Amino acid sequence: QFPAMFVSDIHLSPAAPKTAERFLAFLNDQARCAQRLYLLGDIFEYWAGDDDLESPEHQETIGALKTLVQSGTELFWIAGNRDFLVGQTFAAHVGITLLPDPFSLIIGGRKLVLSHGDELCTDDIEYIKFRTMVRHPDWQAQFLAQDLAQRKAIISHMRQKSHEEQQGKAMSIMDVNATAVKNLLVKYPGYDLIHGHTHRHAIHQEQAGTRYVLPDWDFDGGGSHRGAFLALDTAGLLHFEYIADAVHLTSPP
Ligand code: OKV
Ligand code: MN
Repeated sequence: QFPAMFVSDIHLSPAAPKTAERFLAFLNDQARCAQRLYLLGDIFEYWAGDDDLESPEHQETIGALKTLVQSGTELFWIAGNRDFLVGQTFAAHVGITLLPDPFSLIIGGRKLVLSHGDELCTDDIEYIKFRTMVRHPDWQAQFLAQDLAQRKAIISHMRQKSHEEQQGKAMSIMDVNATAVKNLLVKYPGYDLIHGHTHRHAIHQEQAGTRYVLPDWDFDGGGSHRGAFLALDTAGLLHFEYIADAVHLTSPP
């Protein structure tokens, strides 16, 4: 039994069936060895509102999450920039606890700050503006007042537009800002940080603590095979990754 496991950026979608299969296997197998599982954002490629609970494409995932909860693992959720519309209805239905971003905890004698990580990407000013808008309760209430089909169409349009714009964007602005990281770690002295979002799988020794960056999962791209999670035990944070369908204890890149 591990006191906790941490994972993010699965980007579940019908377009990535192998990734979904790997994640379901993780929920049914490795995650059962965790007393607590922390899902740190962008588990879904997008979430259009809690009435999306009924969609056939989500039934397997929701079933596996529920089964995991019933087997005794406590589930905690931090919203990502793609699934921030997951709400209390979803949380109650599945049996997860929604956490604020950032969230600090002391577990197994370790001090950890958990975040999705998008809020640390302060160089992407347009994105931060967009984030502030869509995280506002009034904006969300207005958005959620529309039909599910309408909302899905809006999100699909945003995704198309973003895909076109992304081509011209510098990669560097899509990484975390060093000052934002420092400010967060200084605010939580003696804490280490775990986040996802940037997909820049690594462990960084920052001045004020260690920063663990979780990778995204991708088992669908041509030949690509990528997925990892962190597990806390008495020895510290262990790094596990999938290599040729088996789980290996490794060091991050
Ligand atoms: C992903 C990023 C675009 C960075 C929107 C509800 C809303 C989901 C969404 C729309 C955008 C994700 C899903 C995309 C990442 C960007 C731009 C920068 C820095 C809603 C639910 F707003 F309608 F309520 N989105 N897309 N960026 O195009 O894939 O990460 S996205
Ligand atoms: Mn993200």
